[in-house]
Amino acid sequence: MSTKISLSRYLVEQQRVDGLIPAQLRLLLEVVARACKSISHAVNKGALGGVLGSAETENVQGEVQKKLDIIANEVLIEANEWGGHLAAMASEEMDGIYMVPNRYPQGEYLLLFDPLDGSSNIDVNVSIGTIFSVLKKSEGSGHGVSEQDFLQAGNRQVAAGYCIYGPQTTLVLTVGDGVAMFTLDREQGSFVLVQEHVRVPADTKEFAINMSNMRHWAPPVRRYVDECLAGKDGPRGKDFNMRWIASMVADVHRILTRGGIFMYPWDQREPNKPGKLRLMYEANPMGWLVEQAGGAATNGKQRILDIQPTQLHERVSVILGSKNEVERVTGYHTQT
Ligand code: P6P
Repeated sequence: MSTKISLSRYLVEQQRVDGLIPAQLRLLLEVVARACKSISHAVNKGALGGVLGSAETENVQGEVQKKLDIIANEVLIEANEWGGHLAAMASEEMDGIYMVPNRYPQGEYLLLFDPLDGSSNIDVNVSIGTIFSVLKKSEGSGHGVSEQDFLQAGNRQVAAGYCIYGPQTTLVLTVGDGVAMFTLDREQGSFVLVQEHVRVPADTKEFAINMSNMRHWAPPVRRYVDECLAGKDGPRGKDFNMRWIASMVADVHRILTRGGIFMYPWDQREPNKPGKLRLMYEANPMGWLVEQAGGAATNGKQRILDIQPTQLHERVSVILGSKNEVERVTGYHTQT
């Protein structure tokens, strides 16, 4: 019988064998994984758990919160605040940062998350997920912690991942040594390694974008999508397929699994808004995962992970996935 490698064993080996992750970071990731298990349990209950529907409140983004958005946020806060590995947390669902209460020991890590991405899909039973990013407090930033400590480029992340709540609950993680996937074994109650060294094919025939926004896109995105739609008789010389799940976690998971390109670009509806998705806890973690799997992630003009954030909840245009396709779309932007 092949030995099942649990997330815990994988992380211990990453710590012991590769020296990649200090004990405090290993603890952090195990706690986040346990929190994702709890969130998965709540999601799976659906109507039976009374967790569907709106919470009748709005988040900092001005979006109506679902009950599960708030539940997932609370699960992550409560799981992580007492362990001594964190200095503070930031969430899509909270205006400001959440500092670890003084009654608990302070750590050196900063945890950012979108507790339940794709929540418009909750009530219609479509895959959703938790996205997380880990930074370290800058050296010499002293004992306190402020929002400024979080404003680091994505290339400073020390860990990133997501947990997708779909037909399987699967945790996808990088600590800078490639991407590994762990599926929740509900009988054992543990995440089990199902794939490591995940690779995104450099080419693809599948693109993901919300086509209803076509008339609002900038010309480079319009050109790229038109060429895909032209198929084998067009300049690309091949037919393309399209997917849009409206759940970034699900679209990115498909891309990590079989390739593809995901785009949520700037559009002219709100010219001063760079895009819909958030840099710190959506684009940065997903961008690093995709890069660690051999793909690429840009905002149309520059590598997402090189963007220096100025605000905690700032938004960004996102083009990520199969390297050759991302480079093509980015090239169309820089040609104009
Ligand atoms: P639209 C979910 O709300 C989300 O933030 C991402 O998960 C997803 O890719 C996108 O928004 C969907 O946006 O405009 O197609 O509903």
